[in-house]
Amino acid sequence: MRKRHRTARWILSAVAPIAVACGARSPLREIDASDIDAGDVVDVVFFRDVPDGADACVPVRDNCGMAEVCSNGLDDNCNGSVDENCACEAGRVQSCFVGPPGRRNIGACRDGSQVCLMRGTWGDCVGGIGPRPDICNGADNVCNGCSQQLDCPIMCPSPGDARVRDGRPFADYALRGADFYAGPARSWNWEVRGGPCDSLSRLPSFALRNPTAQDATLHPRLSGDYTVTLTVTTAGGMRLGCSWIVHIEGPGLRVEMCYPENELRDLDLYLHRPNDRTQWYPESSTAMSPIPTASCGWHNCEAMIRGVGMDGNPLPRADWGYMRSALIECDSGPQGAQWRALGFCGNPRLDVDNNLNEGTGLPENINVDTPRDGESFRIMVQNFTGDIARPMVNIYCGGRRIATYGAPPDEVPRFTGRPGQQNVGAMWRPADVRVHVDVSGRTTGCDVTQLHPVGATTGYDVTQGNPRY
Ligand SMILES: [Ca+2]
Ligand SMILES: [Ca+2]
Ligand SMILES: [Ca+2]
Ligand SMILES: [Ca+2]
Repeated sequence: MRKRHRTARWILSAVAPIAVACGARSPLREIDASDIDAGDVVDVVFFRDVPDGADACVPVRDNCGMAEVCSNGLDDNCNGSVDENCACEAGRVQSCFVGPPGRRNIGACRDGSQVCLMRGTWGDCVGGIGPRPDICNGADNVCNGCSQQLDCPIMCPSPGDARVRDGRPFADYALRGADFYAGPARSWNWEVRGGPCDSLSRLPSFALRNPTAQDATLHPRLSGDYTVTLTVTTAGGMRLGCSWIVHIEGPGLRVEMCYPENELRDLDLYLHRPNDRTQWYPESSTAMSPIPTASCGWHNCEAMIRGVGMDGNPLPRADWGYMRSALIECDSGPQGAQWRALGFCGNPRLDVDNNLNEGTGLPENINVDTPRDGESFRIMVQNFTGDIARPMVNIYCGGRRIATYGAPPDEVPRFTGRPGQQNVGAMWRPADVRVHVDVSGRTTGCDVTQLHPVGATTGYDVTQGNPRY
């Protein structure tokens, strides 16, 4: 159970926008006699205009206004900040766009996300793609509807492009250089920037294989948006590049927990059985024994059941009345081989306890693939090691991040207590999540309620040695 210390040091660097020189706009095609409809002069004039296209296209309106409008994820007054000075509920996450409102979702532009800070106003909008100076790369970088050019040396994708389909957690995602650049190349380089846990942890949550080959493979472990940057040096020495966002989406409710001390401390994530307020641990319990039964966690929710009951037998697997999930939901995860041996994926399940070898440095992640409409789940983080740590919890609902708690600058304070062998120690209850599920079984949204200390309306609900719900 002791941690293996890894020496590899991967530090994620911010992805710098790549400026790429390129040729001028496509030249007007030579007109030969066969193009000219001699009987119709208007036709000829029209034809001459088509290859250029610039003056045939009407750019979208920016729609910049005088005042910021709240709660729309837009920079209405075009001052570079989204929903600034607007009140919000701490921890909530919203989609946001840094650019003129009229250019949202036009061309290469795509939303990022912003978290509501504990002080009750929105943090920076990060992770999206805003308008940039135009370069010849097959994409409308200006996001005005008119700057796309199609005869460029590299053909970058825009949102919705079939070359940048959505992916699933743990499923290998192929990055194929030839999809974007067809000519001979001197070198290839792929970079990926992940979600909030990757900003916090020293080790990335995802794996990127063959990052300097024409074809690389992304192995995402979490839901969310991954920014992929391809840089190719052509045979002639020209540097070309593209950046785009790959959306990774798992079904149902997903809760992930990570912390910067991930390789040195053991924190454990729990999800409480829905619609049930049994306390997390029996009275006079430690975090080891008697084992909690009202929750999904390391003890009863992984492929291998490690929790042992008072009678010395392994605990039953967490069973909340859902169908087991198909193997595709977990078979390329950290415990894929063990799930394959079982022939199913647990539902609910914990992908891996980061205290195990296959989990060192990874976030912990509890998945409920098929919750029922109206069910309410409480989340809890227990500090098993007891030494101070700064956990962050992200909540994904139907593949979209809807809440984040504990992110800098709003770290959970004083999250320290007695070790788990002695006591239930430090426990943090971030939030309750109520899910909305449609008739087809798809999770369409969630209501999140942050939990505060008893009697308080702000702050984190952290206790020491108190097993209460
Ligand atoms: Ca603004
Ligand atoms: Ca706004
Ligand atoms: Ca362009
Ligand atoms: Ca753990």
